[in-house]
Amino acid sequence: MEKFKGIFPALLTPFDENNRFNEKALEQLMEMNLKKGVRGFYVGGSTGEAFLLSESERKQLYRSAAQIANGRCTLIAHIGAISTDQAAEFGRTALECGYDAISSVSPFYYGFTFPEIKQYYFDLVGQVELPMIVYNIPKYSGVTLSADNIGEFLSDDRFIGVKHTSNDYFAMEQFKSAYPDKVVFNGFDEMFLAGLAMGADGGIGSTYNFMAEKFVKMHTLVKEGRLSEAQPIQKEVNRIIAALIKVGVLKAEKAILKMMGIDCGALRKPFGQLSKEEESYVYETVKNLF
Ligand code: NAY
Repeated sequence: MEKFKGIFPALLTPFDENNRFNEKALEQLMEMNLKKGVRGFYVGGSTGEAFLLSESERKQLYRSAAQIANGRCTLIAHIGAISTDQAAEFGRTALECGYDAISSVSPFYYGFTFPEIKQYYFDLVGQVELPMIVYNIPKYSGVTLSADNIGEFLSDDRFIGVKHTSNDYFAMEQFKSAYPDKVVFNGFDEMFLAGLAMGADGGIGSTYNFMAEKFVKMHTLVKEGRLSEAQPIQKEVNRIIAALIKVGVLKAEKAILKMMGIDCGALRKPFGQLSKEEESYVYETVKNLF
């Protein structure tokens, strides 16, 4: 399980000026983060605009990330889709590309029952021979998985962990205590230290794309029992995240990376773009990072 413990940027998906997947920028982004000591990458998640990519683009993204990583880090493919068959198809691509694990949000939109959601996950682990990391993200999926629900997955060997993007840290502590050998990823970057305190083994986050070094440092400090030294770093990170939330997190992240010399293009429509004023506000907030 060691290879899953640490910092995993939820990779942004770069596009070029014609709105096509930009493999070169993906390479720059991954190389920069590998140098900063990340443990691996979470590919094709919400941050990666998974639901705004075509099927072939999403498969290409899995392939490109695997080629760039070339065995140097742990790779998790987010394969979530509303349709079980579609998600399984993405899972097979991840398996072919040599990913270490698959992960999925709960199927959403139709208000599926928990038995249907459970069947979705069990169908996936039955069809794709890769360990599964359940992605609990009530804010976007509209589905809240309780600690008991999560236990129904973790009691099966094929489920190795949970990515918990929820501020229900009581639930996190409950399922981590019940299944201490499973891996738990904190999902909200602005509460990273809270997650570690409640049992998370690391994190998967969008802001890691441009400031992974701060999370790597916090993670190391906490492992060494130096929580009080990590707190000012979380404070600094939160000053930045608060600004990002004001203008739109993903838009701001792509703008920041451009300022750092990695042009990831714009977000896919219907996302809009930052205004000039918003861009200057973001620049003023993060300029000490460059
Ligand atoms: C993914 O699937 O791309 C993620 O892991 C998303 C993680 C992010 N959560 C959400 C709801 O977007 O990094 C966080 C988030 O952007 C950050 O904490 C700022 O709120």
